[in-house]
Amino acid sequence: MEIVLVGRSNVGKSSIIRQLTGKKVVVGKRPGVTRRITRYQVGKMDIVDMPGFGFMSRVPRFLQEKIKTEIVRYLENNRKEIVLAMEVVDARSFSEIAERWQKRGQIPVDVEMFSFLNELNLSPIVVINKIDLIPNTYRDVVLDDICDKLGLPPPWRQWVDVLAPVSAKTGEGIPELKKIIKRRIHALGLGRYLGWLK
Ligand SMILES: Nc1nc2c(ncn2[C@@H]2O[C@H](COP(=O)(O)OP(=O)(O)OP(=O)(O)O)[C@@H](O)[C@H]2O)c(=O)[nH]1
Ligand SMILES: [Mg+2]
Repeated sequence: MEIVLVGRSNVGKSSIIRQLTGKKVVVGKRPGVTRRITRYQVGKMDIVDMPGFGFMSRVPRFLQEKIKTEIVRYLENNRKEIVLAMEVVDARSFSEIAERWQKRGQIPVDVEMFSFLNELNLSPIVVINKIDLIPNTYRDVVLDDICDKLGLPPPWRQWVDVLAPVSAKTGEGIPELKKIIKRRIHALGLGRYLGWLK
């Protein structure tokens, strides 16, 4: 039984696992810190930290593609074990990166991953991290835009069980994210495996 986290490099996947579990997870300033699929055991559940897809410092392009393929393959092959998926995005850079891809006529990789997880019937929680970097007055605008780009009609606030703005740095939004995780796992009848999530 496992919970998986996916997302671009440097969005804060490892930092979120650290916040949720209290485990010493390696995080870093440069994109491409987590290079391998890493498991953290919490009771009978595993939390699976994935390398980020997209740009990574000092990693050649063909290897970046290989990592993305590996992630997709992992999700397909382990679908039965996965009880919950979280896709982590960066609140500050999501829209700008998505627009750059759209201008080139491409589907942004984050949006593609969101569709892929939905195709696998994983209904991912989208964790919108680094919200501390967005001034309060802009947050609704930024979150509505992310929502829209993911193909979910705004306002973002109606997607209570899907979108979770958080800061793994300040801890803001983490209690709400924990609540969503608990509701999802309870809904699957697996509440007894939640002892680790205080
Ligand atoms: N301001 C801010 N910085 C954050 C937040 N979460 C993580 N960071 C920083 O972002 C950087 C990347 O964090 P990681 O947790 O290593 O990101 P990752 O997604 O695991 O990255 P890869 O393993 O490279 O894919 C680190 O410098 C973190 O300290 C946040 O909520 N706010
Ligand atoms: Mg990492």
